Amino acid sequence: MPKNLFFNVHKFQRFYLLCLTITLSLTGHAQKEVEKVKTYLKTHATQYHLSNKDIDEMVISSDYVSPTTGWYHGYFVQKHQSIEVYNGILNTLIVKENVEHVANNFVTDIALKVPVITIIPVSPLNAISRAATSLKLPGNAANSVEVSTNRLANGQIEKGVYANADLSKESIPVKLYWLPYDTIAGRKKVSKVSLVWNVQIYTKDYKNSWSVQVDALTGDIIDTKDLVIHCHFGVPGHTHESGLTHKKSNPVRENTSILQPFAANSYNVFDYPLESPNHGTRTIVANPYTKFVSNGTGPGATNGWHNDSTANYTNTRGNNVWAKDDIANDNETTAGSSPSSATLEFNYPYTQATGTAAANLDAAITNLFYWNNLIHDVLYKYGLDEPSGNFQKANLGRGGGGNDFVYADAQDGSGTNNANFRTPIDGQNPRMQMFLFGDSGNPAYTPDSDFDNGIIAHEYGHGWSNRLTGGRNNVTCLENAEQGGEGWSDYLALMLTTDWSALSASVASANISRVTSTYVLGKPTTGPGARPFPYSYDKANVNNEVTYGKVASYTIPHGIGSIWATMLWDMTWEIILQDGQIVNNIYTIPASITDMRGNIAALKLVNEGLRLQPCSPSFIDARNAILKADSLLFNQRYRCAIWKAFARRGLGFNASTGVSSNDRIVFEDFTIGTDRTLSSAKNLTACSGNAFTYTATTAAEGTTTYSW
Ligand SMILES: [Ca+2]
Ligand SMILES: [Ca+2]
Ligand SMILES: [Ca+2]
Ligand SMILES: [Ca+2]
Ligand SMILES: [Zn+2]
Ligand SMILES: [Zn+2]
Repeated sequence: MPKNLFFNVHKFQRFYLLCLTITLSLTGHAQKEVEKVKTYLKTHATQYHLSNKDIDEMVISSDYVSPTTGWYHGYFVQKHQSIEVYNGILNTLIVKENVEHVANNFVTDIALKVPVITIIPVSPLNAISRAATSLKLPGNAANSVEVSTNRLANGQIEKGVYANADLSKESIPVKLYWLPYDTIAGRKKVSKVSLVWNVQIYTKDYKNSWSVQVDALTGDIIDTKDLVIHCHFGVPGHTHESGLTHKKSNPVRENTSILQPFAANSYNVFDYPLESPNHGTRTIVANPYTKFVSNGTGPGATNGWHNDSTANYTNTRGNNVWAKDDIANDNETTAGSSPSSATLEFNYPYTQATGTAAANLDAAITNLFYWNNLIHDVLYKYGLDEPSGNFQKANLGRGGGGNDFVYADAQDGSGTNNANFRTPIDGQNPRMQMFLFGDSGNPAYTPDSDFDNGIIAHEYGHGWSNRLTGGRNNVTCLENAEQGGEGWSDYLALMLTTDWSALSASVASANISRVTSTYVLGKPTTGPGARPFPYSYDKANVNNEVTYGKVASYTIPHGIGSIWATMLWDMTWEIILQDGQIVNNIYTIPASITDMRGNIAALKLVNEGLRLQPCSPSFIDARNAILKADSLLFNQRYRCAIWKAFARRGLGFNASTGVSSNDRIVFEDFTIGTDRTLSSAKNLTACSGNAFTYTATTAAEGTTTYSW
């Protein structure tokens, strides 16, 4: 028998999702489901390293019934002495009344690891001062004032909101947590759990949204993170970030005099699936929301793109996004410009040439508005919907937190040669800041990332991965060293800027190299681009060294993310090759999930994997979540394809992250998973001494008959 042969004895057994059997009130939690989870965990407490006390004290962070699958997702947060554990999330899934999945990173035996707290020497105001001093923020940290507080039963402040105009134009939330972390004592790594004040300061220049962990007993700073995810679109290995010292490609000049006649509700944009001005010219798209959401009436069509249930806008504002310029770098303090048209005809001049950023501004904002809406609508179909924590002003009674459309800042004045995204919890607005790029050797050349659809999708992708992982009320689950945050963003950009209709389900198509961000870098489409290697299935010739083991040496987080995106891209092609099928438009979704195929099935698996993976996932955890999604969505239809893709990049059956997903120690392995045991869909009764034949159908390798 050949090694690594997979049997798919269930090949003809179709898996149909039952109708939604779980009801959940739109605001409250599903008490019945919570009790079911707790009962299940108590009977499996040893398996998940939980104590009954852990289970009794944990509380819901968020939960919902996912509209596309009918699955119930419950995200619990660990509590001890009534104080939450930072990123202590237990993630559960109920499908058809059964607890199908638990992903847990609770601190085990927490009572043995922390003291009993009676008094907390450091006050929230002290903590703000400590954080501001450590960040070297200008202004007087002592001017902070209390706005509101929540107290524990014993009177201790658990969380509060503070204000200090010297430090921030926004409020400063401070909250008490148990923080698990690793530290070095002598030459040994030691795991600790400390009581901390988490202090969040959004700086006045909007460049950083600091999250500082201040030891509540000593005032020491334990950790500092930035909730503004600063991306990276420079050429790797170059001495400066922009990489624009090389001769740029010949710009394509667009002749504005030959524009097509315009109709109401139209946008002149670099349309799907163009990645950037390097890849084609603008076209006029009429009524796009009917294009991405069939008939304009599907649930993704949130009142068209210019209505938020309260107002009809005639500018680049609506339920999903408010796109405007923020050249002044003050967010909404002074209103940036949003192009406006009473008949919604967004047609503005654009030339790709030196020194055109200002003249292109309205066209840039139009493109940014268009793509934010497009990404919203496409991801909605895959399951980034209201209950899951998507970005909308009005949720139209469908659950989740509203009032959180995306602020999309075009030509943002807070930086150059980059773009960034800040994702707060559900119900609070995220912000996408798009920068101009530049070249010190050619100061007039200022490509505008508002025209780079790959970068827009990448930024939106941070919102997608952060909201879905660990539930919509936790957005700090992708802070660990070994995590694919940048990778999910690159993957989404690839999926949305690939012209699938031009490709076939062939190795030749899979092997095509994709180099990203070439427009802003002033490079030809062949690169070099913003990542160490092009994305391509052609491992031998293009990106052979991109394997799991490179977590040890690639940059955090962009280089590491590119490894993860490479794996997802390979997986997408393995699935396409298995199905022999590509769906021409990524937004053409069949009514039944089981009918999803090829590229569509791959993106659905990745989307559901995000929900199922634990907080602070290693690559192993993220892969396992995709395998789980395949079991539940497709009855393991793509198990071989998934294993093949990950195994060829070193994330095989025996790969391991070692003791922690928050270090750079990983162990790669290239073995295809063999965890699928041979089993029969039927019982066979055979008389002893009589020969019988057993036929097993393999998933990908054809049919073979074995007799014994
Ligand atoms: Ca801004
Ligand atoms: Ca929301
Ligand atoms: Ca989340
Ligand atoms: Ca590790
Ligand atoms: Zn990024
Ligand atoms: Zn970087």
